[in-house]
Amino acid sequence: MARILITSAIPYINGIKHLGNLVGSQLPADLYARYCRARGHEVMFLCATDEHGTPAELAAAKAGKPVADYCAEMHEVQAELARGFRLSFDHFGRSSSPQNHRLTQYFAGRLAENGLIEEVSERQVYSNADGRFLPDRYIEGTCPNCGYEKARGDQCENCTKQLDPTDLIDPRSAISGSTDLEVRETKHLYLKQRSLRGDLEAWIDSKTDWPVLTTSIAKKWLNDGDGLQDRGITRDLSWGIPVKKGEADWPGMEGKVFYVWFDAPIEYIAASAEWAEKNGRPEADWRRWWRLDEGAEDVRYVQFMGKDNVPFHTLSFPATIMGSRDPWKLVDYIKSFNYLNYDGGQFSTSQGRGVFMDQALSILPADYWRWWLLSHAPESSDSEFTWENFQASVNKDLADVLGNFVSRVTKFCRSKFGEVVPEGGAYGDREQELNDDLYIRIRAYDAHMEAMEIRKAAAELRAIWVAGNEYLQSAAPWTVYKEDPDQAAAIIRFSLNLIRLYAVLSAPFIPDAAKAMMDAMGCEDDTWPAQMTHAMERLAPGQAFTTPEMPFRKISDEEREEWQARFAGQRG
Ligand code: B3M
Ligand code: ZN
Repeated sequence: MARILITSAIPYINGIKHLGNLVGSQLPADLYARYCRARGHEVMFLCATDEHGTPAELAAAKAGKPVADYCAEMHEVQAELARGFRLSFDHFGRSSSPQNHRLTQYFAGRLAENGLIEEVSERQVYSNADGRFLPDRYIEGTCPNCGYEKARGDQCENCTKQLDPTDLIDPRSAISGSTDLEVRETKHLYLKQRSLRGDLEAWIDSKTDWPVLTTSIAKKWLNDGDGLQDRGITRDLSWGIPVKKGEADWPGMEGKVFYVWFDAPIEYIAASAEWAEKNGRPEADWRRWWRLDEGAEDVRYVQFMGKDNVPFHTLSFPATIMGSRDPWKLVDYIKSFNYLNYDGGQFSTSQGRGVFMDQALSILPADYWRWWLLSHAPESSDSEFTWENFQASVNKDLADVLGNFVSRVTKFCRSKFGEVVPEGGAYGDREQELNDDLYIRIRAYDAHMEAMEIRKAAAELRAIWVAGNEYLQSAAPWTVYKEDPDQAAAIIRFSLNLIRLYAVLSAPFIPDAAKAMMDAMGCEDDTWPAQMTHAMERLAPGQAFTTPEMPFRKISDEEREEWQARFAGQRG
């Protein structure tokens, strides 16, 4: 048994996330957390809303609400959707929490004590039309690196380069479109990342087991061009964490806040402090996950995120941790994802193109989405959601293969033997053969899950379901029953045990259906299968079961067409 700390990138507060966001961090993190728990590990799974920055301010203004109220409401909306998708966070925190205020100010203080903060008087873009300094991402222009014309001042979406707004060619305000911009003098804090370059490089080089997607992005920004830049970590905004040096005021920085990307990853730590407070636990109970000097030496820390977040997690956040010169835990493994596209284009929050989390749950239960998204996770390359593919996967994998197996077995048993596990007959060669096959497949499934190879794990799980169907087809209890009811009883007993086995193995992917299958089998023993012979005797003759409602229905062509039209854009 190990201790596993799992964090998902924390979603921005300003609006409901689409399925592309979901599959890029929260959902695979949940899959892994559920798997680790099922294997008996001690898991701490954390997520939160990312509440600071201009997007939050502007969204609140648009909604006509004070920003704190807006964030509190949207946090509840996102928390409810997370529950709807069965995301099993141990805590879903808020980056605006008092815990994060304290920790963020603490880290800034430590960095300053260690000589890693520089105060820089700088010239920043002020928009006369908007009457405010424009934060980086609200300045648009042409990327100096790749020429993309809609690059934002913080990062180019096209080539992922982290930018400063003054790098942009032909800048304009993304709020008003105004080009009436001027540069004004203002003072900011910079984190001297460059002096941590050697430490960062050695650390990244030591991570030989990381996915190529993660290390290639990290190394690109470590080595490309002028290499790692010092980063501004404060902003001229009113909403955010006030700039302080630990608990002390920071002269000259009055009225300024920390940059959202400085405090957001610190919320991973703060979320565990929020968890402790909420559950009435002492500080030591969260610190044992994070402090190497307070019990975290044996913790394995895994982060999940989309590829655009990788630079912040491989360079900026580790620079904060290392620069503190405190024994905080650094991440052990970063699982990153490419993008999920939508029906021939991109998901677009601004155009309402694609399916958003609330809409998805309004048309089908969580398991349908979880299965499709995870089995098509954009791991080695971008992947694409199409309604045809979604319909085909659901109808085939979930309805025809898994759902049909469960329903044929239970219905046949009910009609011939009643709703109890039938006795009589004995398992023979056919069962032994399937056991041998399943044993190998389950070990492969385990290996993929442990390696977080999500598509491969899904494919193996599907193969495990298919093997049961093929067994049932060739064992043909409905034919055997006419000559030898005892032998048919053994086949059905074996098949009912398969349903229980499938419930256990499938739970990380499709938790609701798995629970329904488990409940129907009247079984509480969800031990992960080690030896097949044992696993296939958990349901003993005479044990009652109920015939479950078919957990999955098929998607019709009419539905598919209607949804395709409904989600094409212009979300109301
Ligand atoms: N909120 C960006 C995103 O949701 C950002 C992640 C923060 S992780 C500390 O993609
Ligand atoms: Zn670019």
